[in-house]
Amino acid sequence: MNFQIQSKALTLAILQHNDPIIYYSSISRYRQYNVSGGVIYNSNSLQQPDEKEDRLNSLTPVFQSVSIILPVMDETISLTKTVEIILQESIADIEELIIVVCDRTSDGSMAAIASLKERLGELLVLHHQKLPFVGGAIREGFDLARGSHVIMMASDLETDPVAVANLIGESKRHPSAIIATSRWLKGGNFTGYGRVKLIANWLFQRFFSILYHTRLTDMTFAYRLFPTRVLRSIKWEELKHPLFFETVIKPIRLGVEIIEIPTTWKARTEGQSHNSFLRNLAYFKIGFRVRFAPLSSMLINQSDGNAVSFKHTDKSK
Ligand SMILES: Nc1nc2c(ncn2[C@@H]2O[C@H](COP(=O)(O)OP(=O)(O)O)[C@@H](O)[C@H]2O)c(=O)[nH]1
Ligand SMILES: [Mg+2]
Repeated sequence: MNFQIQSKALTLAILQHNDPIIYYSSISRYRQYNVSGGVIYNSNSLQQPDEKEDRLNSLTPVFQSVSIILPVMDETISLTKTVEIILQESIADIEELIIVVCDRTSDGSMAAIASLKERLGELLVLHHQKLPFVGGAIREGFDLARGSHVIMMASDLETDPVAVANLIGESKRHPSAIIATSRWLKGGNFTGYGRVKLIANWLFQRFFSILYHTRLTDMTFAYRLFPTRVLRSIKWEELKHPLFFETVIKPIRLGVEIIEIPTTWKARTEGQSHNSFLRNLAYFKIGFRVRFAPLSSMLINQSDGNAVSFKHTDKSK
């Protein structure tokens, strides 16, 4: 195709989909663009809303299966419980559980993983990360995933595994959307988060929701479901916890539909957090940078070796 990219929606959609008619939505509205012979025109008024929604879903037309990424540092019982609850509720929809470990993962965790591997066989994929930190672990999980969709979560029970079934249910209804969980939505909550942290979290969410013109209420919680195509189209930068914020702000800017469902957060009882309160300042840096960055800088080029090599492993195509 030979044309100039004129909107954020097109940039992403072109990389996701080669058909001449492409669509995108924001949280509040749908738009349609028709790309034909180098001419781009908005044909919004030509379609009925339900037809538009059908076409929109054609970006990732159906939910087929989900790859769940579980980074592990020091969890044993929490990891086993997480896996058991997920499989109990949703085994038919799971492509694989990708457990990502590093050199610092505890011996206890490695033993728990070995025992899960014995029980689950090929359903469990164990990966030793090469990139550093939690962001590196998650990003390598994105590259490995074979499902049409991916869930990013933790193995310390702070991301309530019961909500996996809700994420999948919502994704079946909206396969091209990102489904995010929110602790701030009605029906969600925090237990044991600490008053100062809670106020700081609320202020942060409000500030960035205004800056990004979004109604999302929880942009920092690392518990979301993504269409695999979306993850493979975007260039990820962060290696530490700010990746959890980056994975929502880049899709917002690129016009990907994001739907929030409520969830509960409860402080872990095993192991410890590997984030520090002060390190949260790094979230501001990526928050401001991405807000004003050119859209083309956020996308993997089609000619990029990575984008091409993903094609044959991505079942959603
Ligand atoms: N593989 C891997 N897992 C990690 C790393 N850092 C944290 N995790 C895991 O990622 C999940 C989320 O990390 P955590 O430190 O609890 O983040 P917080 O809840 O935001 O404080 C937990 O299950 C951790 O065990 C890392 O460097 N590598
Ligand atoms: Mg945690």
